[in-house]
Amino acid sequence: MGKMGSEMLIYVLLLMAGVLASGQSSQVNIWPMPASVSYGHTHLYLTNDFGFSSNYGSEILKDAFDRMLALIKLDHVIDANFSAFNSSSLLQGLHIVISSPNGQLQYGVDESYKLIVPSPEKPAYAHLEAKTVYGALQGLQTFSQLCYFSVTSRVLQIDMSPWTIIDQPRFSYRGLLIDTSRHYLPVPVIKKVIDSMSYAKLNVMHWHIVDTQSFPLEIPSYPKLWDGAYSPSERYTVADAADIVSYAQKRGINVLAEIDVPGHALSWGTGYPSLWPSKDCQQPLDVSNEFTFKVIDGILSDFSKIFNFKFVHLGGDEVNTSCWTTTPRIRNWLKKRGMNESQAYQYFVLRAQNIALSHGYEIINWEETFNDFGNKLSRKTVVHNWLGGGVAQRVVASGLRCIVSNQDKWYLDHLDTPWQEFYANEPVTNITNLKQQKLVIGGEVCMWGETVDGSDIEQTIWPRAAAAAERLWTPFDKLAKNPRDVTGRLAHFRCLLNQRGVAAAPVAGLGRAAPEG
Ligand code: CP6
Repeated sequence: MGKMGSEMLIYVLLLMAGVLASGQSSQVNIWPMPASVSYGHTHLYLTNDFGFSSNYGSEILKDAFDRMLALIKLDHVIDANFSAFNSSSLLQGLHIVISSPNGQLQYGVDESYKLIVPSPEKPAYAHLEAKTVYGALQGLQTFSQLCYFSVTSRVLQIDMSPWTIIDQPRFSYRGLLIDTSRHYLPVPVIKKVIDSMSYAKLNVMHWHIVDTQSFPLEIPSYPKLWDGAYSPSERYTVADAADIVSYAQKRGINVLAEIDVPGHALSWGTGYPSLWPSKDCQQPLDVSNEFTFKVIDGILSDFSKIFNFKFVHLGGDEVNTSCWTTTPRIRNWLKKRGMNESQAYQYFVLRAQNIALSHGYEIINWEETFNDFGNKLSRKTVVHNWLGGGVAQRVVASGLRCIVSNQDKWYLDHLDTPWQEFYANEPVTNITNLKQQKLVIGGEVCMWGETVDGSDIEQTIWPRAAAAAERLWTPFDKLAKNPRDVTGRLAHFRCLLNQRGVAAAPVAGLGRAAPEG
């Protein structure tokens, strides 16, 4: 190292020491980064009776405020005799104004908000304005990231005031998939995942409820379906599912329920073996049997009473139709109708789509359905990308909507994908037409369940899902061009998750080492 180099190093070390000694950095540590942020350089202390008022009485808002305050306090003992409580640097509370309060949580709900934290000499109330309660929830999440328990003051503190934050999401659909078929996930684990999603402003929990390995959900219309559960206790009642939906909605999160048909459905036949092509060729579901579609109708009818998100996911991926052609009964049925295997696959998917439409749902299907017969899909279909190959471009060019989850970047079960690649995955890559860009409604990171369960799901999801969450929330021009530039802020967010009881892994944990440079 030359003289220049060593002087430089000493300078940088001194700078870092200075920042550490002052007990703060003047870095904006909000994750995901809001659309617009301005800040100053003064401290404020939250009073011991810090509370909120609102023009709109809402149980959801009140509960969210109480949770937010608990997240800031984190069970610390606040110093009631703190001397600065006499000073002017006090924040007394938060005023929340909701301008059009009657919106229900649904796809496309307005999540924008404006948050103002005053400078000390101004009236000492913070202000949060939003069109809807769900925008206010996002604003509360941001507010919670400005506050912290300071060990020097021993009270709750905000640095870098005054703050003005104006924010709204880039994409309306910001999802995380969990899979309760490969491993059962206890209800408290699912609720903790929902909590952690809200911290990163993710807003859709895609619940891949059933698959080949197990059928854990109660379906009143066909009560033997959950005979396919792993055990009597590894199940969800209808009341459990409704409770999970309600828990999520109170946190601004929609639950997208999936039945993956006709493949990935072997467990359905444990209770109803006639759904299998035969006893020794058990999937995909029997396309020739009217009972198959009756069962799908029953499930979606029951779903419509629990899952009120406007979309239902009908899967449709990885269908190997060989059981249809090797089972004589089904082969004859196909022959009589003049259908080959791929026509039968299309017939199945479209019939399932029509059943979903009849129950008032719009539909999400995995991309194979589009790749095979995209022009036949209902116009109310959202195509869910997962293979590589940039299908999004072709989907939006055809006028359908798309969700991006390409497995090489956004599959959390791929442990060797580092957070930098999650961050860098751009949903509208190669889509230049603005109208087509708008058809990319968002993206989703996928936590498939083959190799995780309740014991390690949190550290497998976090912090990598947070990297994708910023890609989906923050305006394109505010995103780091090089993920390296957000390492410190991401590390801060992952420490925050740890403090809040979420077992997020170290930022340098999962994923092969990112290339230097
Ligand atoms: N289960 C279902 C899965 C996967 C898919 N569907 C999957 C495929 C490949 C990888 C990871 C997950 N486990 N029902 C594909 C959408 Cl690498």
